[in-house]
Amino acid sequence: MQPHCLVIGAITSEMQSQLEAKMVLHFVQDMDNPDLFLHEQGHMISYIVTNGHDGVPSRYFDHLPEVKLISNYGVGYDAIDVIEAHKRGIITTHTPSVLSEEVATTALLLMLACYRELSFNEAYLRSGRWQKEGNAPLSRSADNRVVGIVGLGRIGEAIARKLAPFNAEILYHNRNPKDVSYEYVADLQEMAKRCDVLMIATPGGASTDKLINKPIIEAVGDEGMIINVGRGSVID
Ligand code: A2R
Repeated sequence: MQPHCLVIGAITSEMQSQLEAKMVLHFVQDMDNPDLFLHEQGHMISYIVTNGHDGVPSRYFDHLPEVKLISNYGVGYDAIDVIEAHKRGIITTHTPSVLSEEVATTALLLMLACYRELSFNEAYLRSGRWQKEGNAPLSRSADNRVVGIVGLGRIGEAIARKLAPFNAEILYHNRNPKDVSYEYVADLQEMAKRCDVLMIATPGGASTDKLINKPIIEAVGDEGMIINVGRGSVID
């Protein structure tokens, strides 16, 4: 008899066919009333597949007494109450590192696009303004910037590495300093004051909720830039 698996959020067809070869899948997003399904059939479920954004709604736990594993195909797991899962003997997994380089590249892309006004310039060109009005205003250099990374973890370190050709000076703020060559700044506001770009790559959840608040934003200043590749909840 195949085990039953609850799928929360969309999965790829490749994931679906691999999972279907081994278990019976139940897709929350195809259900008219997921709560009714859980009430009636939740006891059959052994596994949950979810992602970092949909997670597992906390109210589901009471209806899933036989679940052994929550497999989260994402890095962030702030949408899963992992303490509650642990209490119930449920293992929670995530997929760190898989997309670190891509997220870091995106962070760099955003920084370069902001300094060089890519969005503005593309719209300027496409709307015909360049032909009519001539060159768009010059933009700022992305070179030699002081970049403060909030959350120098896997993604943060990849961002720092990818900034090397731009001769960036890297500062970082974590809860704890690391054995790296970059300068650690224990006071986030001080780091925000010193940097041109504040890069956010922390996890979400309660400990980082609105970590980037008014005093930090003011410290970055009008000429500064904040780029967040972590959770939206980190910024007020
Ligand atoms: O604080 P530490 O020493 O544990 O360092 C971690 C840092 N971090 C924080 N920094 C400041 N204030 C906090 N309250 C705080 N909480 C955590 O964030 C660590 O250096 C970094 C996270 O690094 P990793 O655990 O390696 O995560 P990764 O793979 O870089 O992904 C970061 C997040 C994901 O959780 C997704 O939500 C998002 O980026 O895509």
